[in-house]
Amino acid sequence: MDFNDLAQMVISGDNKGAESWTQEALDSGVEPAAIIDSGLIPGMEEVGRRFKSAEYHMPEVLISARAMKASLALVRPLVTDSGIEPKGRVAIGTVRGDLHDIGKNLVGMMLEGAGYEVNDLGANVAPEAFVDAVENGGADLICLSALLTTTMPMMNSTIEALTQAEVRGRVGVMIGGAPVNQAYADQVGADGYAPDSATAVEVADALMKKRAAG
Ligand code: B1M
Repeated sequence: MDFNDLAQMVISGDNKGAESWTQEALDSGVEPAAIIDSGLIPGMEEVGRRFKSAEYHMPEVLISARAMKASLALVRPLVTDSGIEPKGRVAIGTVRGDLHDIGKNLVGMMLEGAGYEVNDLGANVAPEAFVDAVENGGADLICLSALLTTTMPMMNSTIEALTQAEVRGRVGVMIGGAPVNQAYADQVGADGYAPDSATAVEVADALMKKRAAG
């Protein structure tokens, strides 16, 4: 089976096609990890590239993410069973007091499509829940989203909670959301900032690389 076909189905947002291609591939013995590495990731990378160059806008990205998810739903349990390690473990959420979750969901989907295990903590997430995701969930990266100027300071509070709990040193922190920028990331002591979901994957990869290098 041609992995390019699956990548194209993701790019064009053909979720039924992606689902049946994946089922057929699994039935004929294709390795689940190969479906992710050679079909879904290249497909979502192209979607990310098109989004960054303004060729794609939010609706196309969401439709592609839905196709990626339809395939991933069939593959994920098999990958988990086979013990293949994800690229990294991410806990993502919108900070406390903030209910906006569309951008956060998109970032989570892109990270998942890029090979990360994503623990989506939802919206309006208390700092303690992020601490718990590191202490008990084994998160390598904490991803904080905020859409309101009034909830931006909660990013600082969350990072402080990680420091208080003495887990800040073992986790990377990335922040994002419309009112946030690199200067704010520097101000609150985050390790990374991404303006959009495609860049979020690049920043996550860079942070994981940095962590691996010690
Ligand atoms: Co609200 N809202 N909203 N809202 N809302 C905004 C954000 C606002 C800019 C509208 C405006 O006034 N022009 C304004 C904020 C002003 C400010 O603080 N500067 C605002 C306000 C004021 C409010 C309320 C206070 C309104 C009220 O009740 N008076 C209220 C607050 C509720 C709360 O959170 N406590 C409120 C409520 C809502 C709804 C519930 C109705 C709804 C949210 C539904 C939902 O999310 N489930 C809503 C919506 C939809 C919006 C707008 C229209 C759209 C936001 C969105 O989803 N954008 C927004 C105006 C606007 O942005 N045009 C607005 C699409 C999304 C894909 O983009 O979230 O930016 P975005 O995510 C991007 C990047 O930012 C980045 O990647 C994503 C994809 O590229 N990104 C990350 C996001 N998180 C990231 C994390 C990362 C990395 C990148 O790493 C961790």
